Amino acid sequence: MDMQATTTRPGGRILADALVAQGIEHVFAVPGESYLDVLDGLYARQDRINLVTCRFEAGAVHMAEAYGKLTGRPAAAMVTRGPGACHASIGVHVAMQDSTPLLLFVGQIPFEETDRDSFQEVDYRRMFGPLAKWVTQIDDAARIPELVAHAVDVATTGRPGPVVIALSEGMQKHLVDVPDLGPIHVARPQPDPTALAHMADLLASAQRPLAILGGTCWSDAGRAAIHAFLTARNIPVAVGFRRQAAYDGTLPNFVGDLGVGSDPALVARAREADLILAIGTRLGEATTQGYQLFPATGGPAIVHVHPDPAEIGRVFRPALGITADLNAFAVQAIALPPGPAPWADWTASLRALREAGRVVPAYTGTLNVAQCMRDLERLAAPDAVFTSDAGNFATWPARFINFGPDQRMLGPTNGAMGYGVPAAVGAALAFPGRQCIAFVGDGGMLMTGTEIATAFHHGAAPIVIVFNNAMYGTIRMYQERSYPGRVSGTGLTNPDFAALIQSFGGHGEAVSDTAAFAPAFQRAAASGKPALIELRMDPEQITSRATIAQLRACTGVVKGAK
Ligand SMILES: Cc1ncc(C[n+]2csc(CCOP(=O)(O)OP(=O)(O)O)c2C)c(N)n1
Ligand SMILES: [Mg+2]
Repeated sequence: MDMQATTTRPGGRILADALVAQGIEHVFAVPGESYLDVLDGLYARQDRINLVTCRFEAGAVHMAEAYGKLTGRPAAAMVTRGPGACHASIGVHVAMQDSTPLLLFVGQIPFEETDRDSFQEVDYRRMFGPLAKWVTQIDDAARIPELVAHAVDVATTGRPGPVVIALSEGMQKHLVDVPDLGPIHVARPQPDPTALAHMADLLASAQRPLAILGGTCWSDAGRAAIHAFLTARNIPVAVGFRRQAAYDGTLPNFVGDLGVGSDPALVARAREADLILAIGTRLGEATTQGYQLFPATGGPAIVHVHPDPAEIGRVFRPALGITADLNAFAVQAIALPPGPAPWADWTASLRALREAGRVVPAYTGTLNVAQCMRDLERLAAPDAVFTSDAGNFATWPARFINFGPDQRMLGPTNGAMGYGVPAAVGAALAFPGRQCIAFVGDGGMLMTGTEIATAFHHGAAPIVIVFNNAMYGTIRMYQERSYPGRVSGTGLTNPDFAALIQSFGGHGEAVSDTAAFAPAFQRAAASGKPALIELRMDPEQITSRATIAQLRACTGVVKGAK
């Protein structure tokens, strides 16, 4: 904690000091004249705050969100009023649906000009009301420490989420005398011991349990504890949508992911479970296959563990709901006395399904993307951070890579295209030395791939893998299922992606045949520069499970990724 002497400071400086006092280390920003005084405050506190200059506000917020997802602690994004806020809004939606702690500061017009439709004026409470967990505006410099502290508390407790803080222009200059406020220690909600005993009883009478793991803000200790609990009882573990590395995929009880584009065989077997342990995950639309995974009533007994009671029973009515901090739950769960686990065959059969699905099939064309993913699994750093954009391509790594115990995967459950590259840049900037690998389609790459410039500017070196199928493949897939052969608005013409990153000074390669991928990845990783590998896919192989011809012949069978 950094307690300043109570001397008079301008609002912009108080804000920078408030961030330091709250332990915020990274600010991802696109500057604007609406918050010059805050930029000046950050100049004064560059000893403690890393100010990252981004190229696009959506990129800035995705970077901050990726940091929050990775660490459980919020980073700040900072954008200008009006247009800047509009660009930033997609990242607030990601953080909301993903339950990620995040602070978004927005420069605001002078308070005196409110409601004149003045230059770039927006009412942020109304604009971000349904998108953010909380929206506030600071009009009085004396309240900066209080409101920033509350913003951090709101962002990080219960179901974590994004907080938007508008900063009136005038107050940023006002000189006031107010002390900084440091973080407070709030004891986390512990699981009710009676509920834990009830969970143990339900497990004792189960024959085919299945854990669905998700959630955010897992600590190292909590992550270790949940692994210990689930492995000790040999409970099969599926991860929720875009939570691929939430569980160590190399363990014999990891059985795959439940989401859009997941293995239909796993979905079918999940319906045979007689007990679902939904731990941290929301039982959201993607994870529950459009809310159809289980019947609304009369399905398996569900134990739903979530930090927010409002999430429990939202659609599926559980046999037991446990409101608790996830890490506290995990630590308490390992202390439960061991019970019978007569489901060894069930767990083994689900794992066998996972491994069978990872056997590399023969595909059309010269580039077998499945084999590239298996090569990447072998070659990526053991503690690599993978990030994913949204699109069909995301199903290739999800299906073929078992992420290791120290690897992480960050993806947007709201299906936000444009997330992958900025998230990898943000992760690489926050964790220098850690290998960060972005998966992105050719569509998503040209939405926010330009954030690679931020990596060059600040000295980070992520590796971007572009899955180029010359189309908005996901939408084409849905089109072929509903309107076979009537391709409408989904074809793309792309640049030479390798040349694109070379023009920044990075390492770029295009790969058109399978054997070329592994050495290309090794060269990219060894280059020490931001790197890009373009996978020149056969567009006919539209998903890992179907060709376009198969879709046309058999509409309605294949589900791809959002
Ligand atoms: C910001 C945003 N815009 C549009 C969409 C709708 N959408 C979902 S996937 C997709 C196509 C993605 O294309 P690409 O990045 O090339 O990946 P592919 O599906 O071809 O693998 C689109 C347009 C979205 N999810 N997010
Ligand atoms: Mg594409």
